[in-house]
Amino acid sequence: MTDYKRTLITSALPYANGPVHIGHLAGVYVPADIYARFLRLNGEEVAFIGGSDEHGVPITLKAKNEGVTPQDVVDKYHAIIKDSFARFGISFDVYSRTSAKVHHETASEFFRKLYDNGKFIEKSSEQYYDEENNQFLADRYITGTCPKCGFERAYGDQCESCGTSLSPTELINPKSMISGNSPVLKETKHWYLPLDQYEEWLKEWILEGHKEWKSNVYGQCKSWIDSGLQPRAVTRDLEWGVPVPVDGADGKVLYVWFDAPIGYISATKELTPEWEKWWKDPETKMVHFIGKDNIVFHCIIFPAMLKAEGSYILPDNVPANEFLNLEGDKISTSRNWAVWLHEYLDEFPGKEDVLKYVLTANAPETKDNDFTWKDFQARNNNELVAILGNFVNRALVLTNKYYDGKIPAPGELNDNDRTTLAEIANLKAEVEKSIRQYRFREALKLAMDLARLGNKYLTDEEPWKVVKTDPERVKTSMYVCAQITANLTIMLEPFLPFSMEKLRGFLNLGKLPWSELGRTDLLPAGHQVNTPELLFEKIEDEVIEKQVNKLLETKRANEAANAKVTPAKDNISYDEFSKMDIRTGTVLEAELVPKTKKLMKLKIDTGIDKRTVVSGIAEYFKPEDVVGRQVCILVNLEPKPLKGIESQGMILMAQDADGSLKFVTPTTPVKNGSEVK
Ligand code: B3M
Ligand code: ZN
Repeated sequence: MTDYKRTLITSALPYANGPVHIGHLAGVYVPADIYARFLRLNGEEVAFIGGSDEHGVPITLKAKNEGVTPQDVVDKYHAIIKDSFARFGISFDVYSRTSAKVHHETASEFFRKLYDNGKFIEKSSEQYYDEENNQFLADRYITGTCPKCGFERAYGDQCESCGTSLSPTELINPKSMISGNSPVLKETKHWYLPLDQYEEWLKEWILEGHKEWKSNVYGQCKSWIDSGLQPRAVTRDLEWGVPVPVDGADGKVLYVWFDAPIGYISATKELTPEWEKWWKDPETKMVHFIGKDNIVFHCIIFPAMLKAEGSYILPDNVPANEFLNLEGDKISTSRNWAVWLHEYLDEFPGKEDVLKYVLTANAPETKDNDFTWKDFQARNNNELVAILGNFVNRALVLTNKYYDGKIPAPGELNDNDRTTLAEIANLKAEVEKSIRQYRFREALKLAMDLARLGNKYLTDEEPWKVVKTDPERVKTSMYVCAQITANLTIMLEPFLPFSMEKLRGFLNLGKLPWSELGRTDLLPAGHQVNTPELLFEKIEDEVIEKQVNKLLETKRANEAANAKVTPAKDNISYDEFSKMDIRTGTVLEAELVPKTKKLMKLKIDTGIDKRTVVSGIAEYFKPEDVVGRQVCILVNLEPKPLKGIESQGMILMAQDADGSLKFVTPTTPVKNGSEVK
């Protein structure tokens, strides 16, 4: 059992510069929510902390690009994020934000205590400064040529082309992204957390003391510590953020990764005046749920901050997940390559649990994983509908059919009955062990094994047949099915809360604690159940096709946005150009060329004559959309047989950035045969 009084669960604070997507959910919020719900169901005291991370350069860049203030940006996205988490059923006890007053106070006090206790190193260094705007430039505000690969739009902290992490002074021909001018180097002072001084302690605390952490987390910590820790700047020359609370620090704010984790503390203060029992009592177990890109901040930097401050507890575990990809490609906010939570909720009303189920069953717990809409459909149809929904529906329909919904009194249990009922307690122990070890994929599969057990029992017992010959026997088997169904409402509650609430309605049953799981009399004889509805509905192909097409549209738009214009061809003389005879014409007839994907056979009135032209436009147009169009046609191109059809000319088409073809036509109708010069 547990050796702590309560559990503080924190979940990474999403940047409020965009909505949350399935990658965030799979990496952080779905596992954290399962863990919180399970502990509460166990009667344990839990504080589940969330909130928006509202500082940082990406937010100020977005504000600049949109011509609004950073506060406007965070107000917009904080509301979208908070609302979508609530609709999705992420059961935070508080969802706060780091632009809140309580956070500015808390972060300032935290910094000031370390400052007053001499925990920082003060260092001056030369940083790029934009003289036109009188401001120092954060790394992301400087662009230039990458010294490694020559990419001309590298940032001051990283080259997005070759991935090299850079420092601004390494950039060739650096430019300010605010004024476009070349920045100058100017001296500035910052405060550094001397991580090197905590190296021995971190070795002891993590490498010796937390060998039980997930290997992906432990491994990253080990490589960071083994490579030697350096002092880390905890302040920045920026306007947007928590002002540095010391004299002589005008225009400086706390580094976003210094203030953001303190956001967990300020959110707890917002939740309860008793916040210190959560953050300072060693009988509190703290667990950070994060993605793998946040490991160093939650396992090295934030613990060093807490250690330096001296009065806080440290995380007991940091079960970071790997990344979720989408249809084989990295999820990307900037490329809009994502399934956004708020859009999913609008497009799939009532299917919150389906997404929770799929993101848990496919969770990137030990390696990156891929979300596909096909798999989403398959898991819904083949698991939620065909296994879980099917079992509870058969159990309830037969109970209503044979006994008007009253649970029958069982007769003598036989071996199959006893073995089946005993298996519930076995599964309970296994699910609990997996959850407590943060293996939620495994826990969900085990929980679904209870529904599989029910289906097998029904198939073995065949009550729809036996009822004709031995109705007493069927009373027993339907009683057993009723107990399995009732136990499912507890076992699946942490994973599928909306669906289990619905199922409890069908069973006319209240919400039961985890301790009741395994009992074989949850629905006593005579208990009245209600008429069931379908717990899950099949998802049809066209629903999935619509989502896949939406992504394909995004991909095309991305390709178009990033397509490079082909360089100009070599010059030609006017004489060479004047040899081409281009006329306007009108399409009279159009038909697809059989056995080809691209070709369309056109009959065109060129004003000179009516002729046949074969054109490779069939992927972009339907014949009926082409007839009647006025086109430009090169009429003195040598005739050429294409798929057995003689093509007498060429239609002028513009190939768009995404590869699609568009007609080149006069903006207003002109007489067929008019010369294009
Ligand atoms: N705002 C989100 C991220 O890196 C970052 C987490 C802060 S948790 C204190 O995805
Ligand atoms: Zn590069």
